[in-house]
Amino acid sequence: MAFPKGFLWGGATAANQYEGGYRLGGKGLAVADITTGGTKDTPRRMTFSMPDGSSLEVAAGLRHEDVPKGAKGKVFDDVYYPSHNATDFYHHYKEDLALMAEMGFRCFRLSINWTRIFPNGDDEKPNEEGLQFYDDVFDEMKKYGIEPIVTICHFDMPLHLAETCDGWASRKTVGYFEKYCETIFRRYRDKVTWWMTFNEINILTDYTTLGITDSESDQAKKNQAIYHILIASAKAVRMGKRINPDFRIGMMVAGILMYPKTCNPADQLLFMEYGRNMLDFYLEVQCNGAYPAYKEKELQRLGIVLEKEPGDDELLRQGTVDYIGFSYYNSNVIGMPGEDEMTRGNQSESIRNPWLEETEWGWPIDPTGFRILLNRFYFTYKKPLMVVENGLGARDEIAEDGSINDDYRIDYLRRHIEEMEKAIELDGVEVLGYQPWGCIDLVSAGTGEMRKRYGFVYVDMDDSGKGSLERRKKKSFDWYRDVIRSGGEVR
Ligand code: P53
Repeated sequence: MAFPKGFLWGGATAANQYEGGYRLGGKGLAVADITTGGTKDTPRRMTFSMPDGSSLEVAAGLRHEDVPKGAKGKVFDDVYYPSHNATDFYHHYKEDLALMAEMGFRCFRLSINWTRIFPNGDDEKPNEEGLQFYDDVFDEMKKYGIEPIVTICHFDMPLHLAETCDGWASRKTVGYFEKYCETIFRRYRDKVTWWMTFNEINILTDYTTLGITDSESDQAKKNQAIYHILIASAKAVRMGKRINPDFRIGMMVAGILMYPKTCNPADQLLFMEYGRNMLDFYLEVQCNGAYPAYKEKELQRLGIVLEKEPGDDELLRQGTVDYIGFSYYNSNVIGMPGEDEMTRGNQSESIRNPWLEETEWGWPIDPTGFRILLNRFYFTYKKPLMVVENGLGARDEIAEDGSINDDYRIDYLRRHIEEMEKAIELDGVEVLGYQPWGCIDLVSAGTGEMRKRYGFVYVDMDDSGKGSLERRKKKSFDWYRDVIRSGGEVR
């Protein structure tokens, strides 16, 4: 068996999609809490009130519309916000962790809600009740020998900071983030070893960047915000290592695997540039500790001078990560504009790949691409890899006898685990662990839907938030338990 002893088999989640507990235990409001549901064809919206008393909705997503000055995030009583209850880990954590233990999880990836610890982001003191919640969760995990893998910031931004500091556009947010990190590092020093700074740092969604108005055209502001996020990540790594040298602190990128459309050099050049902008730039900074020359040149060309503080360059050099965490769902195709058939993919729009099947949400299924990406990351950056997300978002039906036969999910995961095994066994890639996404059903980040499910465990809840929240094992539950038990044999 290719998988090393101690390989971290488990599953992954994020607070704003899973935890719920809105306003409970002193939790403050995050940008996610003013974000509505959507569908694969209609974007999620963020809701605001305007100074004149009128209300405003703005499309959320990878590219959002402008949020005008003076707009204040507001929760309306008659609107459904998926993050508020999500699938309620807050009240079900004991039951859920018992199910994970039954599958034999060695680890469980979760994120801490920033606003459970600092309700406004800039509070003087942390919220003790919030800190206690994660203590209870980690203690419960310990009972089963499940290692926590903690994402410090998963599509998360305190609403108050988004409004008062313009999110990551301000250096002040770096300071607040630092305080948040120091608080959780000290508190969970002996309970958590595995940390990850920013989820999918290469994808700026509204959840992380609200406050950056007009992000598409204001390149200076956007680049400054990215710089601040990278500085914040480096600070977290450096500080974490001082608090506990045994901490293993990683970065996390969306594993965007691109293929060029043709052998036309113009397509190849576009492909190269896209890879740099969307992926390698972030890996370069976080693994090698400095902005790569191509990014410096690009900033110069745009006439952008980043605002830096003394010591920043050294900080980036010192704040490099221990491992590369990444998500992988599908590959995409890029090329010069032409008469192409398009598909959605997880990255805005992609040219349709005629060689691949797609999910109901238009995400191409490409297990070989997974092996390619594992190789690309490992042999370019020479850091151990952690697969912190992978999986199939699909609609599940409950049969008359109550069973859920998700053979499509088993098939997807089997083929991806097989390719990961090849990367380890045949190519020599170092992989630390595998945590399939949404191991217990949770809200989709992209669409806010419930019907797009990833779990081994079904949660009774629908797209409008109605349901008993009852947990029910799917067929894939036993299958994954057997995979873990056998050390990675997929049948
Ligand atoms: P959903 C965009 C591109 C790649 C991954 O996605 C993405 C997104 C945002 O949708 O999200 C990651 O729920 C993310 C998770 C998310 C998961 O992939 O849209 O880290 O929060 O749930 C799956 O099907």
